[in-house]
Amino acid sequence: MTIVQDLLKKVKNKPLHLSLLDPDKQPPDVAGIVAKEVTDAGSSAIMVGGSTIASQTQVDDTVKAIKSHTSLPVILFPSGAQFLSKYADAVFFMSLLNSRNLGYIIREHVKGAPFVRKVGIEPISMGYVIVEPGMTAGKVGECDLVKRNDIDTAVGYALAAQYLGMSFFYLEAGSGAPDPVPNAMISAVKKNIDIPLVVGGGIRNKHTAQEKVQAGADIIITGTALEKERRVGEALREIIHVIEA
Ligand code: 1GP
Repeated sequence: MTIVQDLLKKVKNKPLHLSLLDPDKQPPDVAGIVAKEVTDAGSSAIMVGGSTIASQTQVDDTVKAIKSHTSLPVILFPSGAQFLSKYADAVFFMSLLNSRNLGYIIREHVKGAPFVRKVGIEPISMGYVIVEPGMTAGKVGECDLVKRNDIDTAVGYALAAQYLGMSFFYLEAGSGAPDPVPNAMISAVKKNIDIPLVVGGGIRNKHTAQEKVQAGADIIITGTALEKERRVGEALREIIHVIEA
């Protein structure tokens, strides 16, 4: 079974949690230790990526350290073709649909696709849209941010992603966002699409995670919670418990 088949099967039964580790936020050995903690806490996969990565080596070293501490799938979440790693299992082959920069929509994909084929990492198609406040990802991604009350536009992007054949649709408020994607937007998008809805950005505790799942999120991504918490495992276990409950 491929990683996408496995994720799609699991998400039919219950909402899932994915952990995001940014290679720029900690050295590889620390990423390895965190990977073990998130595995024990019950996360379903580990994503590796960020908007401020310096080199492919930085990604390679982080992925290798993570792989040596977990058997969970490691899925790249790249901001460009130069940040792919042959050591990962898969890559979210995602188009930043509300970017003004064609690079993030398709051109980086054209550059990276031959590498993905050559090294045999699994591409997982995902439509990616950033909602206000957007934070660094919104700025670096040169996005026309979806306004927090513009539900129709969010639904339009989600349907477009589904009609383009993407496997997942990701609505994100930006890493460290003071306010995550609004519940009303999540509910409306969820009602309109059949592909799994991924939500992330600013989800730091179990109460917010529960709210987002109740609104309709199929997959919750957390990143900052992993960087800020001293007791990562304990904090995540609580979050994952309410997501899967
Ligand atoms: C990943 O932005 C999310 O796309 C992660 O957000 O760091 O706020 O959890 P946090």
